[in-house]
Amino acid sequence: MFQYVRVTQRTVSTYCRICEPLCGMIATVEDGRLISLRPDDEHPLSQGYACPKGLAFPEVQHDPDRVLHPLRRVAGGALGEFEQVSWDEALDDIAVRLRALLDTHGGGTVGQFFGNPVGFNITGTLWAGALMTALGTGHQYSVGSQDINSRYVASKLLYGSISQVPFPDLRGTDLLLVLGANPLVSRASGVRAPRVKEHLSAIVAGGGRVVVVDPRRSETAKAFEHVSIEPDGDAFLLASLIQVVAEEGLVDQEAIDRQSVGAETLLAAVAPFTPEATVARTGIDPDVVRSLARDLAAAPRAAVYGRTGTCLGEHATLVSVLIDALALLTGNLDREGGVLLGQAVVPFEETAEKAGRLGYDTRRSRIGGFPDVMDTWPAAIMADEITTPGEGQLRALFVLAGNPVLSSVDGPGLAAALEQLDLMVALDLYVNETNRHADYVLPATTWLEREDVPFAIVASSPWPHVQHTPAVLEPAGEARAEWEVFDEIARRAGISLFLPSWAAAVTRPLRTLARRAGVRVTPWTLVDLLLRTGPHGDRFGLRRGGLSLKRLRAERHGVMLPPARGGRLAEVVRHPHGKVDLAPAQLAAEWDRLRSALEVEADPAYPLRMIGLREMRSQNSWMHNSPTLMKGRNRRHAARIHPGDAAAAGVADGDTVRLTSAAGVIETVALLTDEVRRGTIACPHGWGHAAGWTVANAAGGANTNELASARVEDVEFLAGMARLNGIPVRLESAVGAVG
Ligand SMILES: Nc1nc2c(c(=O)[nH]1)N[C@H]1C(S)=C(S)[C@@H](COP(=O)(O)OP(=O)(O)OC[C@H]3O[C@@H](n4cnc5c(=O)[nH]c(N)nc54)[C@H](O)[C@@H]3O)O[C@H]1N2
Ligand SMILES: Nc1nc2c(c(=O)[nH]1)N[C@H]1C(S)=C(S)[C@@H](COP(=O)(O)OP(=O)(O)OC[C@H]3O[C@@H](n4cnc5c(=O)[nH]c(N)nc54)[C@H](O)[C@@H]3O)O[C@H]1N2
Ligand code: SF4
Ligand SMILES: [Mo]
Repeated sequence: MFQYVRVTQRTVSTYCRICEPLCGMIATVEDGRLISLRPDDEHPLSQGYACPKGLAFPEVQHDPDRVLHPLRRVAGGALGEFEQVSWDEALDDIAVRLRALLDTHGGGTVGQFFGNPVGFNITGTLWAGALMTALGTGHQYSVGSQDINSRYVASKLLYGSISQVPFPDLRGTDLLLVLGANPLVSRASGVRAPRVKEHLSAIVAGGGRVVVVDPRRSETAKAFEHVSIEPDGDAFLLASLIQVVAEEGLVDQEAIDRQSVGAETLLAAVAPFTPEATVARTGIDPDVVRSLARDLAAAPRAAVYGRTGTCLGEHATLVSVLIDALALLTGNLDREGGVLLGQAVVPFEETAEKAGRLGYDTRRSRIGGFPDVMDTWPAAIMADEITTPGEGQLRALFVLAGNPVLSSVDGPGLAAALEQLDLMVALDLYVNETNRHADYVLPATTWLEREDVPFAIVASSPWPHVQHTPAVLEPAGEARAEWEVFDEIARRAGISLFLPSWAAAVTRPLRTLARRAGVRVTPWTLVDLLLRTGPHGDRFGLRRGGLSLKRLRAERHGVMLPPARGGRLAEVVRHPHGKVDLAPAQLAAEWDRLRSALEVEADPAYPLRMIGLREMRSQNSWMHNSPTLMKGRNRRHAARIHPGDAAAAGVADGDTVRLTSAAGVIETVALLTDEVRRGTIACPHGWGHAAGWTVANAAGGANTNELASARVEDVEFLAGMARLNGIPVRLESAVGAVG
């Protein structure tokens, strides 16, 4: 018997929110179910590009391991044992326990950790922040201290503007110096350019050069020019480049006078760092350093760009400062073809900063005395903040889209600490290695189930583009948008969201109106307001063609904004003197540390250095459950080891090896390759799964960050950066080893 069923099929134009390019996607939905996801040919930036992760996302969407109902940890049960409960049960219990904590210990004992996907989720970001602000807590931690906070702090010191992420002008430059980034695989971070490979190739086709500084001959280094460097050698290299430019009189004095203060102090600081003095730390022939410095100074237009490879080392903030300083001293800052300064479209970070929130060093942490970076303290100290008794001890933690047990330092230490919390609540798509320690794992919506507009990332692009997307799908199971969950928890716990917040000033008129009209204020109220009053906004009708949520909702493939341009420095700099500060006081101690590091000998117990790498078919710790991405015989976790180092340790290709650092031990598989320089081992992070995933658990591998230290003295001070690159390690064969 045939039955005729009316099938309703529709296509929705949306954008991918797995990583920063935000590639345009077309979703085909049939009877409410996602049938396919394909690249959007008409998207002005990605123009039909999408990477394997984006294309595999339907496997996350439909993953049988996905959390689709609120889960409560079984009392007295084994680790990772959860039972399904109703939303009401979960929210009521969380609210009651939260209220009790607030009444006995105060809001300052509640905290949150937010992970990388939060950066693509404006409503979740705003409401999680609103809850923490309402609690008045200092205990906010984020993935930023494993990623980009050093860049932010550098911008605070240089420009007085913490949310600024300067970016290279990929439209054309004569020399692009890339340090510690592999955009051909990562698709570029800190600069939005979905078709980055074509842009880099176009630089070369136009007669320019792309020089990649990396301890590994990465995919990008292979495609362009490679300068091999010792892990964590970047501060020394940059100091030497500046030293040469200064010594040879190649600085752009006009630019220095016009744009900066403190150049003399900076040039005095770099004076001891001649290429000969730094060669032991950079491993780069002084002649190569000299000619690179001369080429940078001579190039009509040059840009300097660094990303995670330069943010996760011992001198992270100083490195980011020197990247911009080198651009400025050679006359390449804030000009087309050089390094450009961004302009936010939904300027909530800037607005908050102007209102005195999201600043720097407004309070210090109990453990280690670290300054806050945009209200967050280093994730590396989270475990100690939980386990150290006393006033302000961290007792309850919300984890929003994060997996710090795999992504941050000393995962085992953090996992043990999480067990001591009075309350832990996670909002995620999966039971991961972190939230399996939670009391509740609440089902979050995927990006396909969420209305969105991008925020911070939009600013850092030569081609600013902003796109609204509706929710493509109804939430699967009982999944709920994060902001609604925070809203509910606050309501049930009797917490008033917004009152003491920076947003209060911005939204006051609206809230008054809303109250009178009986309308609920949602994150979208705030987004619309920021858009409309922002630099491209419609100013409520005063500027024709300006942006509003209504206008964005009507544009299927988003809106192209005027191309990025130079000459924005005066708008960006917030120092009273109005110029870039090349010698902020906070750096004096960093220069001392760098000078003494020139003399430091490697510890013979840990003669090699481990760095990270990213693979095309992984996304940090959370896409190893996709069967398509994990396909292939060689798709496993492996340590890239130079054949010379392998031979010295008696290791053959494919052997199981043991890597030991002062902080921990891991075992993984050896992959012999001369891609890595001698003395360097490169190993991807985010593996070693043991949680609610079927495919990922079976894939084996190790959590490389077990080798990374959580000791306060090993955390970079100014931005609280975890030291995840350049970790001193020892290599041994584990073939035939017992245990
Ligand atoms: N050694 C080493 N360590 C590193 C790095 C490195 O280069 N080397 N890189 C660091 C960097 S740059 C980063 S960004 C971090 C990542 O660090 P984290 O953000 O802590 O970890 P992720 O692996 O990205 O995990 C994200 C979690 O969010 C969940 N998730 C995905 N989408 C959503 C959503 O829409 N809503 C909710 N609620 N949850 C969602 C996923 O299931 C996953 O559990 O790792 C850092 N760690
Ligand atoms: N496929 C894929 N794409 C991703 C991600 C992913 O996990 N997978 N993650 C996304 C995220 S969260 C981010 S933040 C971006 C990151 O974007 P990128 O920063 O471009 O990330 P990586 O590909 O890890 O590139 C870092 C490079 O730094 C090198 N490196 C390591 N240590 C040092 C050092 O001490 N000095 C120098 N000079 N180089 C060093 C590594 O060898 C590596 O080639 O990628 C995003 N895109
Ligand atoms: S590069 Fe891939 S994962 Fe990143 S936004 Fe584009 S399609 Fe998505
Ligand atoms: Mo990241």
